Amino acid sequence: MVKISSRSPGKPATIHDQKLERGKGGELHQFAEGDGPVLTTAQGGLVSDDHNTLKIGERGPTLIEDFHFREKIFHFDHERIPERVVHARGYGAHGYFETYESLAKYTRADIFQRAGEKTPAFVRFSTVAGSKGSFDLARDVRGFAVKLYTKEGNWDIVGNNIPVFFIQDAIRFPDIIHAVKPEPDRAFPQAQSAHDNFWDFISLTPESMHMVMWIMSDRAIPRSFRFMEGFGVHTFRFVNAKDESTFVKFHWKPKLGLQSVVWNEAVKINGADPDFHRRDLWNAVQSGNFPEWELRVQLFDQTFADNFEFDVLDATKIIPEEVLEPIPVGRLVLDRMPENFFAETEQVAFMTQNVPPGVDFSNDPLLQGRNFSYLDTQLKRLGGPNFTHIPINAPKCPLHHFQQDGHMAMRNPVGRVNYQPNSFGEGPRESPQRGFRTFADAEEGQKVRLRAESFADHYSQARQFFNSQTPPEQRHIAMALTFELSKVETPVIRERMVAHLLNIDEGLADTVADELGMKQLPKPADAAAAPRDDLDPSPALSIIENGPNSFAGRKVGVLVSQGADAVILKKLQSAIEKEGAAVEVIAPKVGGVEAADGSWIGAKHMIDGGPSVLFDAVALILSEAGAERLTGEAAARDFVADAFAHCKFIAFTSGAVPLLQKAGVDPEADEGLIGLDDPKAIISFVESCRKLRLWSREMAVKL
Ligand code: HDE
Repeated sequence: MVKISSRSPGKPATIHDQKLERGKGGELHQFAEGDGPVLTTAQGGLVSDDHNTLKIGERGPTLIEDFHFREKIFHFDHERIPERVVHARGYGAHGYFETYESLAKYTRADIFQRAGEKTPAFVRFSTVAGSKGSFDLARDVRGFAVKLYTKEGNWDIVGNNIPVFFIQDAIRFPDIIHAVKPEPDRAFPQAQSAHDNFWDFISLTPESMHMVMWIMSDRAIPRSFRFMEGFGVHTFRFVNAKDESTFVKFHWKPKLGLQSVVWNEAVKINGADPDFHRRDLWNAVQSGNFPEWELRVQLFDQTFADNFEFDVLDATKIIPEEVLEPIPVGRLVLDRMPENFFAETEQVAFMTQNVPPGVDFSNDPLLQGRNFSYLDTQLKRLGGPNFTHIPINAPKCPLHHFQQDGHMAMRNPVGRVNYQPNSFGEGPRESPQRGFRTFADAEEGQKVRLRAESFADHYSQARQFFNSQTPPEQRHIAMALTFELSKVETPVIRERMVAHLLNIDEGLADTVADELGMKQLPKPADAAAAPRDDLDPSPALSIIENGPNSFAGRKVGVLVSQGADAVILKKLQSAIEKEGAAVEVIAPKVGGVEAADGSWIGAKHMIDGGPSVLFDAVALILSEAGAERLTGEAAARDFVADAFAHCKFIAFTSGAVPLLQKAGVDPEADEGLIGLDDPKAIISFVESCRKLRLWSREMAVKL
């Protein structure tokens, strides 16, 4: 006799109000009760048992006849789609773009015709080198891809948080990416540029030197997606109704200002919270603190392009903001998280060639190559030509075309006519007036594989970038280069890199060579065009110079102990929240502590789970006995020592002094340590936090 059901008689098969019951063999079953929906197969068949495969006897072989089991496993086996070849790890959010004023003078794009026009948007931020499951704080470029669902079709600005790129011609892209990804024999390192192959390629590719300065700077370790800029990188065109073209470069400026972490902090964040950037965006949007960027455009004509000192088609160059001011044209607000990560963030398909009428391309050879790649890659990743039927990729404007069929076709033509011209008077027709008209630029020349002479200067803007940084930022670049090259095992690669640095800044080259323990400096690298030293520094290139002067959107970690002063905590909390920042309490146990006045202070983290690297500033509200107890805990000492080493502002009650001392921090070391016993000090702590970091301390600390 074969008995196949394990459900107790009389239990309705619903998935609501589930409770656990032990089966005959001691295994746990979830039984559903109530009037909720009945579990079904993908074909809609009602399921009676989702916990036991169909077997011959309780201990017998499983039957192929079990179609429910086979369907469930089949679907599971096929849940993954290929991750992106680059930018695999990303996180997205929905929002809108709001146009400030009409830009009809420059472009006929509908999105820019009316002040106050709101256009739905989806944005995906990403790292480039790591796999989908890699950590957020890799030293890397961040993707900043914006999809604008305009009334004239989707416009994708597929940009980065760095305005230049490694290479000048798209044909080199597979090489730079192969070089940075894990080495093919050993399959490591993951999400790191600190290895031989990457620096080998770079050291043999002088055109990447400007980009190298950016990725070795703190731009490559942003504190949050919310605190970074975005750039379209290439020169594009606006084209107006009279078919006149204006060149344009796109810049996204974060409303909360720029902010990055330091490398030692980044390494520790990756361990403490590999999802640091995801969590930050999720929390900000879910709590109603909607991140915002202003879109600014650098507009210029052919005469400007002809007279500018570098080629505007060369993606390894910028036009400094001081030379050509970016004009604000609208704002981007992210106000809704996806309901399903896979459906939206994983399946979103950005394509540089998605432009509305009124936006057009320049001849930048990198952009031209990208215009091929982004369509091609979707076919592999999303599995067929109908990826525009997926809701996240579907335009939100009327669609009329004769494309049909293919895998997973969701939108199918109805009626007899699926071609044009046709004599039935059915279906859409093209419109020379409203349709996309390519700007009729005059082109002529021989077919050649040549790099323009105007692309030859690889060092001058690298030098300009370095010269535009504040001393702590310059120090960070030197330390980053030292760290990365210290991981390179082949000495000649290190030497080649220092030879390039000599063309950028001798002091930088000296420091790096010295920190690497190189016995002597190599000769400067041969330069295709002599590096210039007459470019003015551009303050817009420094993160520190463009700080927010506000602590809004940031987070303070408050360490409390048994017997802590609940009144000070309350006052501190309200001052920080008034500033638009958040507070998270860390305690020896996550359950919280009893305050001196007998009240209970709840906690968000235990000390190990809430290290100070997760916060922008910290406060220690400790009783003396509590602090004494914490001196014996490595995590508590690290909490303080790291906050100090990372130049954070630290507020403390006098009870906390033993812990500070045990962590090697002199409570009077500098103005970044603020005693809280005087209640007025709370205000000065919050005001200090607006500076984000006390960089002068860094010169005294070996990170
Ligand atoms: Fe990409 N890039 N890229 N890229 N890129 C991709 O497209 C490519 C480049 C950028 O969040 C791929 O859908 C080539 C520059 C972002 O989904 C692929 C070249 C810039 C994203 C591709 C470049 C970018 C991508 C992989 C050299 C900054 C992520 C998956 C010519 C302006 C978009 C995909 C997202 C993704 C190709 C260089 C930005 C393979 C051939 C320069 C933000 O098509």
